Amino acid sequence: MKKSIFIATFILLYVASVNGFLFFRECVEGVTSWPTQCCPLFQGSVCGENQGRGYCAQKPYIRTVGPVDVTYDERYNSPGFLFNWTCQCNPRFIGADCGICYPGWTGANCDQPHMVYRQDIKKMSPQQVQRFIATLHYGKTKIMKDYVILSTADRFRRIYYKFLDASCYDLFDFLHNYATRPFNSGAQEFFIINYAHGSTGFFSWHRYCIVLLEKVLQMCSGDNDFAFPFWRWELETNCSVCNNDYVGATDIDGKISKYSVFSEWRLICGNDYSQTVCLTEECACQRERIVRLPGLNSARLPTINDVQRCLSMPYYDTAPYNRSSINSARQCLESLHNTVHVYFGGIMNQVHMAAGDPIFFLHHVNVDRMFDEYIVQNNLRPENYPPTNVYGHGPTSCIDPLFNCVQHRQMLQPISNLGVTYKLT
Ligand SMILES: [Cu+2]
Repeated sequence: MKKSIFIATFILLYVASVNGFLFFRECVEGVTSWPTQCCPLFQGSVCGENQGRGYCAQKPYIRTVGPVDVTYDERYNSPGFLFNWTCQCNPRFIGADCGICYPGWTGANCDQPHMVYRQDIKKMSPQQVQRFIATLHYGKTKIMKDYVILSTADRFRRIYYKFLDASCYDLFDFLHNYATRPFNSGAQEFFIINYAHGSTGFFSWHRYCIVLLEKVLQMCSGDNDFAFPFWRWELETNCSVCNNDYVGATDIDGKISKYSVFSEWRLICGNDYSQTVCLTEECACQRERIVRLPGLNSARLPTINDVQRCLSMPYYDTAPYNRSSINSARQCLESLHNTVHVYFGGIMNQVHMAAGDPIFFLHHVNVDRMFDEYIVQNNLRPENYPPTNVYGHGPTSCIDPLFNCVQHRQMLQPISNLGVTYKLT
């Protein structure tokens, strides 16, 4: 395994972002010529227009101009290459057909506020932890009905486009991979755009995607109150949740104990980074398992002092809005976050595969909690989002490569506005 690729990618990539739900099954099945229209019916009307949910619009998103040499990748100017007409949803609605409530809303018309509670996993009862794991595992196996993933290539190799079924959990493993892997053409890789890391949109990208995954897991499992817990790595010197009561114990090779349900998990996206393929092996048994080697990279977990130092940074982010930004809370916390990925080694240490390990979400929710603390402390609001000019990370850039444009700056507000509350005790 390429153990240091996580670090390498953070050094090489300066651009970022993804947007929610990707490919609506009925918009892509049987399609041979692109771009196509994707304005599905919701309860009999296009984009739920009759219900006030949205309307069908041509090229509704205004994207910033990116580097010219990536224009062959279908993710560039997403979703324009694949779809020329898409649903533009009104504020309380998301989804390709505007059929889903925006985070924080529920009810038949998405007009009732809805709050979920993210807890410290170490403060949860054994029953609560078991229930969390059971829901997660169910989401890992249950196939998404309306959405598919792209096992894919760039637009020069459209012939290989293959839309495949994915489970509720895997949709997000794919999303993280899709936002992160290099833009490519044939054997050439360009590490010039990373929609999710290395710039101002790091927090907003992950925040929105985690909220969406929670929503999808709520829909898949029928548990409307499902929320991810967080793991406070800053209070520990070693991973205390790496045992079979939580995310699974590992053996000397990093394989998960057979007494943990996570030993059965197979990765949707393999190590074949350059060919940008996911789920190419027909049989799940041929796909890779989770590998996790906590502490083996001699990386230490960041401490509470490290976190405090970041939270006391005067600016949310500073020019040049990348990993060399100084006095930037975003850069400071993102680099602590990188350290945690490195600490785990294995797939957590490979940015395009990391989301295949459930510890990824326990870690990222903790990082989001810190982000929220910074927002609340500094009273940040969308208008305070910095004027970042990195492709995909600007204040009005959509969180890419998702559908339904949600702008990065919309995530810069207390997460309670998105229907989530952090519970520390
Ligand atoms: Cu990430």
